[in-house]
Amino acid sequence: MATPLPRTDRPARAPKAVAAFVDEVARLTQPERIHWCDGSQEEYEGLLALMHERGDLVTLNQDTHPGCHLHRSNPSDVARVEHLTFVCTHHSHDAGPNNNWMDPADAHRLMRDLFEGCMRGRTLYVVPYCMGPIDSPYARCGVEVTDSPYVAANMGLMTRMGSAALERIGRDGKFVKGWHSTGELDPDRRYIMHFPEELTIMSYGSGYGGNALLGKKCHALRIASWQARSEGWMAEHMMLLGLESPQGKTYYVAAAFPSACGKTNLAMLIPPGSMPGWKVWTLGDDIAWLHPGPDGRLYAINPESGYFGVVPGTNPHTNRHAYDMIRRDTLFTNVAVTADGQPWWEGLEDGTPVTDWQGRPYDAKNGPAAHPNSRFTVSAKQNPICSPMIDAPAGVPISAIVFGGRRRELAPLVYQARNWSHGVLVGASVASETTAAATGKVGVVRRDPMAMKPFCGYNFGDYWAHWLAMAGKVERLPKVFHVNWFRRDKDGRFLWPGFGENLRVLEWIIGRCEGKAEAVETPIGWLPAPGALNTKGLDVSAATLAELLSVDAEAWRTEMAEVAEYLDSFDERTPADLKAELADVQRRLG
Ligand code: GTP
Ligand code: SPV
Ligand code: MN
Repeated sequence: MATPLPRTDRPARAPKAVAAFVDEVARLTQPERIHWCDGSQEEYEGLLALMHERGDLVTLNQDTHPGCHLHRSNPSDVARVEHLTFVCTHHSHDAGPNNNWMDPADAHRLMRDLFEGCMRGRTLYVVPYCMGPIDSPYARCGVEVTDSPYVAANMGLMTRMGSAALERIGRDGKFVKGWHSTGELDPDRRYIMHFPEELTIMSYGSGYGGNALLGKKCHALRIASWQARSEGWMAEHMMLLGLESPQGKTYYVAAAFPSACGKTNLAMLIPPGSMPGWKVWTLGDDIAWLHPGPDGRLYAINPESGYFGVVPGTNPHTNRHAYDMIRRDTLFTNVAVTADGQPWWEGLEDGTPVTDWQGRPYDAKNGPAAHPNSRFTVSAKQNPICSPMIDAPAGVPISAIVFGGRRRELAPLVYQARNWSHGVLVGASVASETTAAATGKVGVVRRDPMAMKPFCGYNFGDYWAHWLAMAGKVERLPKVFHVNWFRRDKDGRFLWPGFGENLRVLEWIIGRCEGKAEAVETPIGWLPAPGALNTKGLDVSAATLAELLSVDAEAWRTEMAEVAEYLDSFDERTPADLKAELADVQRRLG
């Protein structure tokens, strides 16, 4: 019996290749109808109304939080699933030991079985999107087909989604194909598959963030990093900010920290009262694409147009801008709710949760009220310090690249790499305590080179070689630094106040880029000289500051031996120059 064709509202001007892709998906998945997203406000509201109808969305208090809604994920689907995420290349070596690998033919077979008939009775949404300013030569497009209205609505906030993207695809002729279905939300039938050689992503069985919003980690990092390597640019897990000095000069800084380690908060930093005249402008909070520019500098764009940010910890003292930004027109995922329908999370001083993130009456015995990886989705335009440069087609020139991790010990507050290749080693050596952003144990130190462990779409050995090779493509490379906001004392308290006070570290970094700020040389790199870090109005004792800026040679010898072992695990793909940098640090450590 022939299956009836689904109803579709395909626009007359849809590019043929996109129509053919949608037909292919529809033939296999058998949706009841097909909706081509145009990205309009009416469409967004329609998606929300539909989710309400289906019981997938809770309306929050519209007096205190106009336009805000809550989505509760399936409790088994609240974070990225790294063990179910695969890079499927013809040669397993190209994916590298840093990725789970599956043969592309096997992966296609597996995924076709899962997708077969999975959209019966459902609507298939066609979500054309553009990563990057719509008229930027650096932007890249994709089409995500999904049976989740939650995904379609989130993609509308997170990307330049709809008609303009579809038109650009018509001009480009090329796009990343993203297959997505929530399936049965069964963890045993859940896979996030990447086929970089085919510019294709297939994601099944999850509706959550990085697993399902395919423009984000799947496209803008895993697939893009693969493309970037062959095309001579970089796709990185970096926030991007403009720092305006009291003299009125703006410097652009990119920072790579692992998931839930402070990118959003740094990108939205509010200067402390004791540092008048400084201003921070947010370009991006999660992903940056870096390109050699025409003037010999490295230029960055943020491919996204919204934030999918960590909610817990957000309050008027840690991040007033973020707190204000998410009081209207925000989609919350997995937060708790107060008696009068306001969203609530740990770290908020006001309010009392009555319903937890799973929709149960709140009981402390069940753990936190909001899920530790609860998130907000909001358009970047709502950020009161959103940089006017976010739509600049050519991006912004980067002065400094900052790596960081969450480490209770060892890594000092800040240090500077001696040069680019040493900086690549510093990035490759990043380690950080795991967080709730991915399923699995929290608080375990693991190596997370360039904060890209879960996101690099190819062999780390090749990736480091690509980083080193940028020295031949960019005349005036950014200076490279490492920071750690998360050192703790023996009672577990943070040694550094963090948040707005991190501006002191940024000021030193900019000073170094200008050749002004004083530094002392140590075996691991340059640290602020005594007095070089601005401590005016800072409530940190001299002893604590000394501890934050100390280098324990014995502990670093152990660390570097571990790094050596780690680099060796990538076999002959690890560049010899990187090992030489490491040997140099080891020699300096004695
Ligand atoms: P992803 O979106 O997962 O990539 O994370 P992110 O790097 O953007 O992390 P985010 O800024 O959302 O911070 C995650 C957590 O770290 C939040 O709970 C913050 O409150 C906390 N945090 C951020 N900056 C600081 C800091 O300077 N000091 C301390 N102690 N905590 C911080
Ligand atoms: C991260 O985990 O680094 C995130 C959230 O930014 S997700 O979109 O789920 O990847
Ligand atoms: Mn991230």
